[in-house]
Amino acid sequence: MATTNPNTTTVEIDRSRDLSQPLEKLAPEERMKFESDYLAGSITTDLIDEITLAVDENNNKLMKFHGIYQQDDRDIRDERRQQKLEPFFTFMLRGRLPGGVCTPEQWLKMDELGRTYGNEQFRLTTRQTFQFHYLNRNALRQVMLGLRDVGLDGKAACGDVARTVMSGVHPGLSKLHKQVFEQAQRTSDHVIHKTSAYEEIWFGEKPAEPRGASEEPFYGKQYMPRKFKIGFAVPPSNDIDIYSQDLGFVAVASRGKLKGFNVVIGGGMGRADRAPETYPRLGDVIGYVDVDQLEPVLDAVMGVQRDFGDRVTRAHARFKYTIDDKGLDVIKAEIERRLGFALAPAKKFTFDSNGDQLGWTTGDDGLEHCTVFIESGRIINKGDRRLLDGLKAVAETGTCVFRLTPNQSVILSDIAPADRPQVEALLAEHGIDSEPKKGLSALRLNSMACVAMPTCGLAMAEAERYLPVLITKIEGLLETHGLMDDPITIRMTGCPNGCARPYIAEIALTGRAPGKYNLYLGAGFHGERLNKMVRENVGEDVILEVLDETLGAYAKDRNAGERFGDFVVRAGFVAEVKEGRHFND
Ligand code: SRM
Ligand code: SF4
Repeated sequence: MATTNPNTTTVEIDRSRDLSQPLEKLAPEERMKFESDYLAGSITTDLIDEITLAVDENNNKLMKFHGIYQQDDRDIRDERRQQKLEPFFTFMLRGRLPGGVCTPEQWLKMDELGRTYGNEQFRLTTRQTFQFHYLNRNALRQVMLGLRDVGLDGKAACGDVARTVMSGVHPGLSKLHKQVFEQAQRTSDHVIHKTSAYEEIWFGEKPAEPRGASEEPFYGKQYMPRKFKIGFAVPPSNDIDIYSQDLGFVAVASRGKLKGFNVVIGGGMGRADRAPETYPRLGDVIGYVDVDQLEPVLDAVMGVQRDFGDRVTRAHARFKYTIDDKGLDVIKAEIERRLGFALAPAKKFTFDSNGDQLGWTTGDDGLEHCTVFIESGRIINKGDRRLLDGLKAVAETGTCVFRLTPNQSVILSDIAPADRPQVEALLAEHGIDSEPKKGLSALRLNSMACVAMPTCGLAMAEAERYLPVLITKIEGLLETHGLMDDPITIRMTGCPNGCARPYIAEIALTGRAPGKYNLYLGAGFHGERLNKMVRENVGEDVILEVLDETLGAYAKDRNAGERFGDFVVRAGFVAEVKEGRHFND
């Protein structure tokens, strides 16, 4: 198809893999979506089947669009197999929470649902939302109804659509943050899928009229080729890891007032060990737009991926591959053609970290904010640290907004100075530190692990349950080398899919098999450069050996202010580094 951009160049786009292909030539998921009656499938009837704990395969895939994943408890999978029992199926339900903002009332509902149906816990995710694990099939409707009571849902938390929209949470920049959050909220409302199937399945509502083409004016019957991720960053914090988003917006402000955004496209983390054609990619900054151009930009960028993304090979269906296949210039020109104007040159911006600013801060509006470190995001009562009870008690006071961070922690925000002592006392009473606890390394405070075992069906090794243990051992090395207070980012995932965004951590471990990981080093401290694999498929002893050597050298030979990731590259611990931001393995 020849396309003419009124403001830039003429481009040719090859549509060989696009929607004009007959269904039988596309990935099976394309037919499934097409025939699903806008995501309804037969989920309603499937949910009343009493013979099995599971749902049928197609419905299992369709339920993702409603926020639900079927899982089984991997800790007891073998035991049940030996007993000739089907796996112990349960469900994970992920909510949609644009920008991670949650009222005390909503937090209390999550607490109640997690206690009642989710094994007395729930989990904060790397995209600033929440998940319930261990739900049984009969609980799903109850949880959906509970969420609806407080204005929440599971729409688009998963599936081939635009996912939960992220928005940076920088407590010191409250006013600007609020303006950016409003745009994230607006974006979420704009890109959400519109099908009435959700209300019909979960609340028994009858669709006003038979579902037809007007149901999904943007997505159509086949939705996106794959998931599509959008985020807003507020410099100097890159907490949302803008370069990992399919579409990112970097806020540009003047005197505290939001003016517009630099637009970043084509980030993504997922890769597979046995598929060299899959790789993590950092997004590219393609230009600047004013705030009032946000919605046209969303439509244009998402429209390009909707129309030109690969619908044949799902492993190759993310926007990053569309961009690399067609060329960044071609994609940019096509976006501009759809917009009808050229993007302005990008404005300058700088980031200084992708972590959370922990402890108490006072915002530019005088309100107080307390960022509580939650290791791996699990909200649970464990020993003396009773996170579930403590945060519930704080929510009951109604004195703060809960802001979930992209590092799986929570900010108790917008607290009037007079209310701060009460919040502090409640946290202390439940064993929760409102300032980072003495003795915890800055590395631990910059750590992140994905869920992995026992619920994630794709996990090949532990992550959430193992990283804290490994960090305790690494802290021994940090003590020896005098690096306990040096912030270094470390991330672990149970497989290469990259759910904790490992490929932009200074130290990263991705699971290969029980107890075995690929070890990566050398990413930029604020997520601006990918890391590189330095050891493949190794166990704890090798990991500690390599870290001992590199951390020891860092302590001795670093330049003033030099970050660990930059040092290992300069000192040659990361071999064959290519120029530029795009190296991995
Ligand atoms: Fe993820 C699949 C958990 C953020 C890349 N991810 C999964 C599933 C649903 C496994 C599955 O498909 O059966 C995991 C459920 C585990 C469980 O038991 O809960 C899962 N992903 C998570 C969460 C909960 C990790 C966490 O510890 O917080 C995060 C939920 C975010 C959210 O609220 O929406 C999570 N996943 C991410 C991120 C990070 C991000 O988005 O900022 C990535 C990398 C960025 C990206 O998409 O490129 C990510 N998840 C994946 C992939 C690889 C996608 C790819 O392009 O190849 C998969 C596998 C897939 O989709 O086929 C996956
Ligand atoms: Fe599961 Fe892999 Fe994602 Fe971890 S990175 S949650 S193991 S899919």
